[in-house]
Amino acid sequence: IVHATINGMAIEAEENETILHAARRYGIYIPTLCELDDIDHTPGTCRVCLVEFQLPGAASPKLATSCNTPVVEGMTVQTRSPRARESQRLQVELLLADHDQDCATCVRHGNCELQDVAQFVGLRENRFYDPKFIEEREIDDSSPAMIRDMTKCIRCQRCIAICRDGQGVDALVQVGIGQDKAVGLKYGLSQKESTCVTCGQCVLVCPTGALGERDETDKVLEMIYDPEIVTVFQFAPAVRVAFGEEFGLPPGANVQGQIITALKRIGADIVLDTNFAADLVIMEESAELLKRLGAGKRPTFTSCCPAWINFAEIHYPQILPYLSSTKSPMQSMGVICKTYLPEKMGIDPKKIRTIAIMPCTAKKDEASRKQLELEGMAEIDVVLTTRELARLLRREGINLAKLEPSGFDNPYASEFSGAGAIFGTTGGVMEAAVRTMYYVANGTEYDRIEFEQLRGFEGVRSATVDMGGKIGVVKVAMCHGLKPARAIVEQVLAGQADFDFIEIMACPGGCVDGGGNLRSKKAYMPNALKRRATLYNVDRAQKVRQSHNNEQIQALYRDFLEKPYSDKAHHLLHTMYND
Ligand code: HC0
Ligand code: SF4
Repeated sequence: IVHATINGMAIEAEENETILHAARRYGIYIPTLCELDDIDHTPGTCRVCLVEFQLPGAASPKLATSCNTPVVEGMTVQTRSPRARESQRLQVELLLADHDQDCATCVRHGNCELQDVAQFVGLRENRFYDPKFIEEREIDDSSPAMIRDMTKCIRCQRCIAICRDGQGVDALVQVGIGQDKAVGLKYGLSQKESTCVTCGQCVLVCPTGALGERDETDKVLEMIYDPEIVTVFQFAPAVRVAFGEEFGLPPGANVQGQIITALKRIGADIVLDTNFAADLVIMEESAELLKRLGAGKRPTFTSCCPAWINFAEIHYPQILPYLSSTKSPMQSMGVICKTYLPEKMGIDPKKIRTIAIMPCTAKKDEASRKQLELEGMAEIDVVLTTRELARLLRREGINLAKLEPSGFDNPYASEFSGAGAIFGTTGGVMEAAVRTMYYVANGTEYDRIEFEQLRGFEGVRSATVDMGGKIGVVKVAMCHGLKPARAIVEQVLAGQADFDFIEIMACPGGCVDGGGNLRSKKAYMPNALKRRATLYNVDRAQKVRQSHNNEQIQALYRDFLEKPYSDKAHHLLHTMYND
């Protein structure tokens, strides 16, 4: 323990604890931009955290960056002295010298860490800006999912760190020197050609508007206002428990009903639930899995997470034969919206546009896949991230927090079981699948519904589940985050893993912390567990908790798909991957 003062307050710090860290513990704010404690990232590149300190016996105070200067016995620190303030302000002014100035048109406007810090230091002019500085910077819009705008990069390197150390993808590098320094994809490739899997975790940590999704809110507005078009919206399991935070509601609040009201207000013709399609996917995936197990094919990987699919295709094509062929719930819903639904409702499928609200950037990639077209029509026409939906509602003057909830009213594709609801968190797909697989294999319900052994939060979890009679014990694994996914894929390829079924979600936490969700300033995944807890409560509160007992699913098979894994179901709800 060492003793010091910060702004006259006596403090105690751990040996080697930085001034920034100690100050934060005592509630003293020091502006920073590059540092992100949650991912242990302290590159010291922004230099905004300058403070003045003096050591005992020293003649005069010195300036230092507080993020990498340790507290020393007897040190006096000033974070608000005139010199500290001026230095902090100068650093922010320098960061803005080669930063796009057009804040009002930036998607991050009003939610930008650079704007916050500029306000904190009281910046009122920008003496050094010269447009020449950013003329040569890259704006990469090659990916259907993401835009990388280096005119807004402040070189904090958080994205490089999360991609390399968090996700283990390591697609990003620092490029350029001096004034031209920014972030690029490795080997000078564009986002689309690169090894990036568009998981969007880098977007979640970017402090500015340098990284973001491709904004498609205008496209959706055009569809809504086209009188010829019938818009069919769906929203993902995780969206309802993460979206409220965009409008100041507590983390984990379930705003399913308010989202339905909001979508109707902006002019949605039909609102459906991706949870319904999650139930449908369970029907197909369990039938497929039982078939594969019967044929001695092990393991089978889940296939609903598009960043995981990208990862498998780009990084481990050898693993593709082990992937379930079942389409994701989002795409399955797209298919239902352009086949069964129009048949039932008497609408021309060509007039339907499907819009999916997802907590995910990679879902935009998925929707653009060639093999996910249905007789020349896209199964999903537009994907909006949760962030874009918030933007769209603000553009329409709607405050979600003030809306009364309403219910789904479509009799064909909006009911869901508790099993469908838990898809949005790591382990949920597995738990949902076990509930139904047991029933399919044995003709009776499992005597348990909740499987605690599938519910931990470690990167990789494994368990054995006794499926009774015909199948016996199955070994399952659940994995969230791509770094653990890489480890398990390598084990499987080396013949060192003994699993029947493996669930992979590319984002840590699963979709509840998907890369399309609200960005938390100065934090990474702060609310994952609260969002997850609500999903489990949704499951618990449902009368029907197994996908096969969802009556709308039963009707869909009876009236249209025949049975799980029938020829028709196979044609419509299964896909292939690019090797
Ligand atoms: Fe997910 Fe999904 S659960 S990927 O995490 O499977 O995005 O929430 O919509 O499609 O259902 C995301 C969330 C989904 C899909 C579902 C799956
Ligand atoms: Fe890396 Fe994911 Fe960002 Fe791509 S989207 S650069 S894989 S963190």
